[in-house]
Amino acid sequence: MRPKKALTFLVASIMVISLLAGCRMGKETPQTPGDDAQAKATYAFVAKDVQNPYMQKVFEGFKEACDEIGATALYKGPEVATPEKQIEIINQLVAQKVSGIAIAANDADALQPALQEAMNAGISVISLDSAVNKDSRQTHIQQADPEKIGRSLIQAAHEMVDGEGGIAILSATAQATNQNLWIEWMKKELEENKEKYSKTPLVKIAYGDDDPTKSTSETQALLTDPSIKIIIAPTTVGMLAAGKVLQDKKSNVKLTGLGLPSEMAPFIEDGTCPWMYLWNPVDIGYLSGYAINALHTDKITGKVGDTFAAGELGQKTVTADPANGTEVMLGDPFKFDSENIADWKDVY
Ligand code: RAM
Repeated sequence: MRPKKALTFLVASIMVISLLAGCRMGKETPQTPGDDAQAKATYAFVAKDVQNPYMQKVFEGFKEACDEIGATALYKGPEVATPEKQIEIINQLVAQKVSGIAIAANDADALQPALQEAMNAGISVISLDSAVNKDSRQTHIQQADPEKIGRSLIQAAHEMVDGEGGIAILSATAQATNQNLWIEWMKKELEENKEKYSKTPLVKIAYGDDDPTKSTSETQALLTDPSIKIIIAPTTVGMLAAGKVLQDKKSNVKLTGLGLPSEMAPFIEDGTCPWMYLWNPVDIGYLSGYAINALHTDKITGKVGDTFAAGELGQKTVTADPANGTEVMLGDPFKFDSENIADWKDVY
């Protein structure tokens, strides 16, 4: 954790933090500026959309890593989460001859020609958060095990409705690789334990496109179906919008998903969301900054077994991505509930 935060949360958070696999503990000495002649490297983070507060947190960590490395960090991305706009941005970055592109993708395949052109031009390319296919990247930075995320969310929903009540999912965009992978694991959890989930069917999947207005109207539409007793929102934007609708309507429908503690604290405190999960988005950006630098400086190529120093996160290893290609894993998802939310709501 960065010093200013460590000061504020040192006592309250130290035990919790130590439970978080992959969380920065300040044991490693970051690279000093100027190492490996990196003064002139420029690394761009391309967000799903620049408005999303989660993406802004990711960039915070990305920039922090770039500052430590001595590289320039650029924050890019469309105003709305579409692949078309991301392609335009990638083309601009290639023309600009940046040293590396780290992208949270709005589509797994649509960016391939643009990203391949970037790699052919000698630009290092990784995806993070939401992956592109293996031919469009050198490796992927994975926040947490997708299987664990998907299964945990269904198990939580089942518990929150005492084993009885329809489940709705409020997702991001229909093409989002990360949300779609988590939803696949949610469906697997339901299918593989038919008896346990016989009274908690998946009734509907809605798409709020990580747009607050659309997420709000999609939540309102879900509430017109009385069989729905719980909403799972595997997106921070969806979580906040759904939380506000449920709170406004004083609804008994419960909410869980992946939310930012800073945004969701009021809903955890009043019981609208009994608990939720997330990882540290700042750490995801920070790890990505070090990964793109390791690729650009030829310390790694992105193949299984490659290792690199990731500043305060220590040594990281490239492993096989069960979905495709290779990945670098940050750690385990973390559970936020009424017991610990006060310790985290000012952190991220
Ligand atoms: C939203 C985005 C992002 C996802 C988080 C949990 O901010 O969809 O891609 O990782 O939620």
